[in-house]
Amino acid sequence: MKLHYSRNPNPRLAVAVARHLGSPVTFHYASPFAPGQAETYRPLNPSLSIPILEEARGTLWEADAIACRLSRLSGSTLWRTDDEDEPDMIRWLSWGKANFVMACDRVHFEYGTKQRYGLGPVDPVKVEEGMALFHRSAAILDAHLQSRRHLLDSGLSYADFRMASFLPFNDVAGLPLGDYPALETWYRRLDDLPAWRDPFAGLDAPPLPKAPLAVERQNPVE
Ligand SMILES: N[C@@H](CCC(=O)N[C@@H](CS)C(=O)NCC(=O)O)C(=O)O
Repeated sequence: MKLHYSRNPNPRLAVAVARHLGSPVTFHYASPFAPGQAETYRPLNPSLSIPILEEARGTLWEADAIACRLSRLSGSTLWRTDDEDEPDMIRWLSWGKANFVMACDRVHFEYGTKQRYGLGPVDPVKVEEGMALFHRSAAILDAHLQSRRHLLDSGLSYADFRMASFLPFNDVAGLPLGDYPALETWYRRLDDLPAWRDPFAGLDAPPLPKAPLAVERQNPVE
């Protein structure tokens, strides 16, 4: 099995899952949107996006689907399959995609992806919309996590990984995680997992291009 990945958020999520599970995959660095690469990747994923899991039986794209497949292959409960927890896990995946993860993605897209790849200036209206959604959804998560170590009462699940998928990029996005102490504690706990903290350890993956605006934000010029 080959896992095609880069250092961007969704491939990072899939690599972290594979590393956490000890999945028997070989990691292949990919840059499907680089000139000349589309022909290689289109047969694997018509939208070209990564992560992609390539197996003899076919290919699978979408980080969530890959996490499901790898978890089942490993016999792990990271992806829950029981009557009690699976609906709860799906609840957080579904809500997260439309709320907290979406908020993080929107802000990161402006400060991170657009700046790294020269896709245009930061749009302050989009940042404001993303920040507003961040505050609304972070408050809900913070309340939920005040009495819990993970999103599910039964412990770590893939929902924690997915919910956190953009937070490793918060040096660039600058989301005010510290305004939500239970949420921040939950994230620190996740970041204690070696597979989450440094999923690319030992892999030959070039660094992401710098996001110049983020550097200016961290070192403001008077
Ligand atoms: N919904 C997809 C999103 C995949 C996606 O947006 N992938 C981006 C990175 S976050 C990509 O392919 N970027 C090209 C690259 O990293 O070279 C998923 O969850 O896997």
